[in-house]
Amino acid sequence: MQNLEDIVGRALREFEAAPDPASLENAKARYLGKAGELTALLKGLGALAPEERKLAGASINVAKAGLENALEACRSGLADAKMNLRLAEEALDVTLPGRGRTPGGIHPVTRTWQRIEEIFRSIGFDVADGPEIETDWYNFTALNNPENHPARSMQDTFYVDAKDSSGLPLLLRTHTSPMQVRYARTHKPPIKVIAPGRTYRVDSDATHSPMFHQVEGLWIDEHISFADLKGVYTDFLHRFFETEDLLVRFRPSYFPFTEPSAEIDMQFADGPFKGRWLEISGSGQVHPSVVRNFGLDPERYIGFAFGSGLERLTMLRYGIDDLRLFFDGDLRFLKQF
Ligand code: 2U9
Repeated sequence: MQNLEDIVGRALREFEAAPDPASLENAKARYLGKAGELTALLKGLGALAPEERKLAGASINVAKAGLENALEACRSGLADAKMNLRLAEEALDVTLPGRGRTPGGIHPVTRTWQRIEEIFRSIGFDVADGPEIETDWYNFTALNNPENHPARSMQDTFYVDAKDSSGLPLLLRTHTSPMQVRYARTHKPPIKVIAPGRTYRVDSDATHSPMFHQVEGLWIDEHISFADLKGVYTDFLHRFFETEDLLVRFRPSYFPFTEPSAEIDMQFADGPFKGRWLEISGSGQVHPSVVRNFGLDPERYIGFAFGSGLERLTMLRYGIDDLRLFFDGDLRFLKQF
C-alpha cells in the first residue's frame, strides 16, 4: 500500500513540525478528521473484494493507531514545552539578597510641630485639636471675617459637597483658628492654648502649597496685654531657634480677627539669614467681636493671638530654601533630619 505509507509519512512529519497545539490539531484534522486522508482510505474499503478488504483494513487500522499514538506524544511534547517556558520565565532566584527595611524618620515639619508643643506646654499652654472639615461659622463668621472677604470665595477656599445645619457648604479649614474658637467656647478663662495642624487653601506655587501647617496661639484672661504677647513670642523664638542672639520687632498690620494687629519680624545675628528682617508671624489683640463669639464679655476679657506657618519656621531653622521639598517625599532630603 504505497498510498498508505505516503500518508503516514506526511502525517508524522506534520505532527512533529507543528509549533503549537492549534497547528497540531489542524494537522490531525487533515489526516484523521472526518474528511481526513486516512479516513478517506477507510471509507474506500467498501469498494474492495472481501479478502483484499480484510488485509487493507488491518493495515489501515494499524497505521491509524500509530498516528494516534504519535499525535498524543506530540500533544504532551507541546504541553511540556509550554510549561518549561513558563517555569523559566517565572523562575525565582532564591539566592538574591532580600529588600531591607530601614527605620523611618520624623518629617522636619513634624519635628517643628513637636518642638512647639513642648515649648508652649512648658509655659502653661494647652494643645487643642479639631476637625479639618469645618463649618462656615467656625472658620469665618466667628472670626469676624466679612461676608465679602476674598478668603470666602471658591478661588481661595476648598469647599466640600456637603452642607452644615444652617445649609451652608462645609469647607477645608483655611487656618487653625476654628480649633481655638471651639476650645474657647468649651473652656473657662484663663484660656491659654495653641492649635497646631493642617490647613488648606487654593494656592500652589514655589512658596505656597494647597496643604500647609499653622500653629496659632491664644491667651485670654482679664488683664492680658500686648506686653504678654511680646514676652511669650520672644521667649518662644529664643527657645525654638536655640539662641537669644536675635532681634524681634512688631510692625502694624491688619487682620479681621485682631485689633490692633501686628506682623512679627525677626533678625538673626548669625547664620545664612544674618542681618535680614524675616516675617515670622501675624498677631494681635483678639477683636472684641471674636471674644463675644467665645461666649465671653469683651468688656471683661481681653487677650492676644498669633499665627505662624510651620513650614516657614522649619525652613528658617534648617536653612531650607524650597517649600516643595517638604512634600516631594525624596529620601535624600528627608534623611537629613
Ligand atoms: C482666634 C482669634 C485670633 C491668629 C492670627 C495671624 C495673625 C496670622 C498667618 C501667619 C502665617 C497665617 O500661617 S500663616 O499663613 N496668621 O497672620 N493669625 S493673628 O489670630 C486668631 C486666632 C484664633 C480665636
